[in-house]
Amino acid sequence: MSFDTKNIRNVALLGHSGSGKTTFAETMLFEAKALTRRGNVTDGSTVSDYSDIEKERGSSIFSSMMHAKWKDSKINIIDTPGFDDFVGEVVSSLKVADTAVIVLNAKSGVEVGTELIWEYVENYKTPSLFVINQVDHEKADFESTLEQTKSTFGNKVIPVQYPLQVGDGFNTIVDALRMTTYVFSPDGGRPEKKPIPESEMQRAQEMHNALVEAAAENDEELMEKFFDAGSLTEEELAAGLRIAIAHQEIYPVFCCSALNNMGSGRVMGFINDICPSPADRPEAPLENGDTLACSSDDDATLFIFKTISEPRIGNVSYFKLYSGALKSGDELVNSNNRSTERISQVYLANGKDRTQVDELKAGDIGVTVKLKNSHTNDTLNPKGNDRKIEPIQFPEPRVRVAVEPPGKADMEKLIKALNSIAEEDPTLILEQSQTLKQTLLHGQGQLHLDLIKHRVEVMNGISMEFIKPRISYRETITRAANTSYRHKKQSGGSGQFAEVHMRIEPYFEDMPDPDGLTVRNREVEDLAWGGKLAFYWCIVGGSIDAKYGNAIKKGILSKMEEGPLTGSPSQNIRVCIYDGKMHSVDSNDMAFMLASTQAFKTAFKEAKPEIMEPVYEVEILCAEDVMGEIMGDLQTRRASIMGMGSKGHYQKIIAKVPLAEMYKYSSTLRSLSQGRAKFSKKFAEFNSVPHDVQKQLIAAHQEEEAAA
Ligand SMILES: Nc1nc2c(ncn2[C@@H]2O[C@H](COP(=O)(O)OP(=O)(O)OP(=O)(O)O)[C@@H](O)[C@H]2O)c(=O)[nH]1
Ligand SMILES: [Mg+2]
Repeated sequence: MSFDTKNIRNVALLGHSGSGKTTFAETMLFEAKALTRRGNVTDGSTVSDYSDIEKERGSSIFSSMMHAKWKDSKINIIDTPGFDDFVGEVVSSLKVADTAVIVLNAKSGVEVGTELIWEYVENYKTPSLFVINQVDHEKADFESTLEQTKSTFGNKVIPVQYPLQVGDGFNTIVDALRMTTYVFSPDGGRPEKKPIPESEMQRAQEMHNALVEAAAENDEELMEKFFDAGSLTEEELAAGLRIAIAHQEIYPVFCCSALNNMGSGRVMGFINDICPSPADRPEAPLENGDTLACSSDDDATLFIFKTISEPRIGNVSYFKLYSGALKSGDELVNSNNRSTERISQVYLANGKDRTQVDELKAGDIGVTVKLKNSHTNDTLNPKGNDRKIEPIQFPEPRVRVAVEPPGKADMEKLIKALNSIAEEDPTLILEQSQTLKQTLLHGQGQLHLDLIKHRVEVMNGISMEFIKPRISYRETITRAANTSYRHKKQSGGSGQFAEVHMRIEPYFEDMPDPDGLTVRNREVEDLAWGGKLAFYWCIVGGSIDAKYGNAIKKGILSKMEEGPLTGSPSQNIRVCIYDGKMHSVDSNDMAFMLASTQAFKTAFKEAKPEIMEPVYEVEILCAEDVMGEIMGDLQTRRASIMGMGSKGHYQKIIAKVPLAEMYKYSSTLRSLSQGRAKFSKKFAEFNSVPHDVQKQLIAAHQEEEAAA
């Protein structure tokens, strides 16, 4: 059977690692009778953590799709990993979710992972609710977790429930929306409904009033009724809350013990009654700036948000149907590459299990297999329609490493294996760098890269080594220099002759014309490796024919590509060709090219050359008590601190750090902070390296040259 759009709820479970998302997903499935036996993460028996590596580690690495029927709704549940290295899975899940369920751990409060996830939630403007889990834990502190949630995420955070007693004896939830008490038996499950005890009435009533006010706030009619009658009926309250949730005007807070199976049913009830269906969300943005409404009466538009490859099956594509209806056997065209794809079977997923369905309606999430030429971020439509859903922006890589197989002969096999993993995992970037002469992997963290190594070794049987990646340095000059070079060769009858005089200077935008020279032609070229070459033709009196200009420029570019100091590309230089000599028979392009290369090389060395290194802007979010350690460590990395501030309960440090000092930073930060810090980095600029580092680099290059 298929579900109508209005009955579909797409929910992503998000939260810091270990908060209990996977356990919560399991209790949702169990409560909805999609499971007869409840598994647990400790022995690797949950529906969600089904891969061998997740079972082994006892935590999630991949997002996984599940679904459960609750009252009128089909709730599609996407469980995401909390570990920061796998944030790509969070981003792709949020892209298709219409509600974010943020799971908090009552014994740790708002954690650094929660703060970071919030940035993505805000980005997608996803309606959200919080679930304070683990209230049964002996160290649980519901009140302080609630306070932290309010102070971090603002006054839109409004509790719906609270536990009567936390810790071992937890079995009762006071629900201020229904004004009921839920009392659970020791096995959890369906609670008994009881009146709110007299002693709790005042707190419950205050909470209820806050909810009513929040519900009425966005609807004038409701507000009037609320003022006139002093309260709202259950339907009015629900209607107001639906609007408030959909517009991110409130973030309700629930409590539960996922482990003891207490509380998930009420959260599903709320999702069914109040949370938005895909059609209640703003229209989906398309790549061309248009938007698409979620309607089953339209053409089918299917967007792939996740692709995995399974042995014997091949590609398994997880998609959201943004509009239209989809039947098994439908033929669609991939708008990104024009391939025609037949959707031979449509499935719903529950972890690794798939059940076949005949049809899906707009807004639903499904799975199909064996698409030939379609990947994550591709959109498929019926022939003649070429909508493209705005693609998922995956986060920038944070760590990089160079890879090598033990035997050079295996390189091709290794690259093939890595390419196929990178196809599945958009947060992994494989780069074969010509300048560095290394194969590099860019990923999200050390664990991310270690797992890729594990996959390559176990699944492809190729062993692979991580080595320290080289740094892509640049060379430039800091003052002007004039040189000339005469290239002259006599071999038999014909000879070669060219003489070039040049001035080289550091280039900057809008620099004035050179003193004492007459500029005939200006060319400013963007270099493939970044930066510019300004090439000025300043020949007067025809000492060199202008037809040799290109050969002269080529000669300079060939030297710039492999700079004279360390063989790194050079940039931001102005070269003025102001004099020279030519010979009517012996001069040619080759001779001028050789002369200009030599002249440039000599001039470069006289122009006080400098090595520049890539510098990254690093943003660190950390718990206050580990900040001192982190700052101390940054100082050993030649970092300059650009700014500091607080973000919620966490401290934020922004620093510029040379890439050469960032090797293995993700592991260092994790151990310095015991996992209570996260970082992101993006390229900022090239900066000159300190004098001693320059000396070392030149010496190392000379040694390499001598050994070659
Ligand atoms: N006491 C108690 N422990 C819980 C509860 N929920 C989960 N746990 C335990 O907390 C640990 C982590 O639970 P998971 O469900 O794997 O947490 P997660 O949020 O999925 O973690 P990641 O997949 O790493 O992001 C496990 O040992 C669970 O048994 C709960 O309600 N109470
Ligand atoms: Mg998990």
